[in-house]
Amino acid sequence: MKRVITYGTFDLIHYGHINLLERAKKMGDYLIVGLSTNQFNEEKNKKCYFSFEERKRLLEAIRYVDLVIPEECWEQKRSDIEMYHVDTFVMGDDWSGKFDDLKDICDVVYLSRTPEISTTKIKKELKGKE
Ligand code: C2G
Repeated sequence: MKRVITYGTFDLIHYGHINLLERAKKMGDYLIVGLSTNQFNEEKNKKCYFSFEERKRLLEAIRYVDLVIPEECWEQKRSDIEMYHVDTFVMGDDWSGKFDDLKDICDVVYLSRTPEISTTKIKKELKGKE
């Protein structure tokens, strides 16, 4: 069984996230998502609309996702990859090169982002419509 892992906040989940998750799943048989906790999001200077539990529930309802684990710090990727016997680490190419240090323990793949959509854009446009 080929295992794939990816990480993110996935707040206000949208089709850009789905495009990423769909392609990530196609790279193996089992997709693990490291979901940023509310505390870690503060470290990432990201303010979430949905709580960790709500974002986790949304992700678990997506057919491409097999397991959701908490992402609590930047450094946990290496131990996650070893603990879950991950073959491929996948991120959107806005992270291109940032995780190449993991290449000694798994394949590292950066997939193109869906350019026209983002959670920030959604929030801005909704604000403008108030
Ligand atoms: N993404 C995408 N297209 C978009 C928006 C996001 O492909 N229009 C991808 C991102 O490249 C990322 C994933 O969806 O791979 C999750 O995006 P975010 O929730 O914004 O994740 P981020 O804040 O980048 O956190 O340790 C890694 C971090 O947790 C990544």
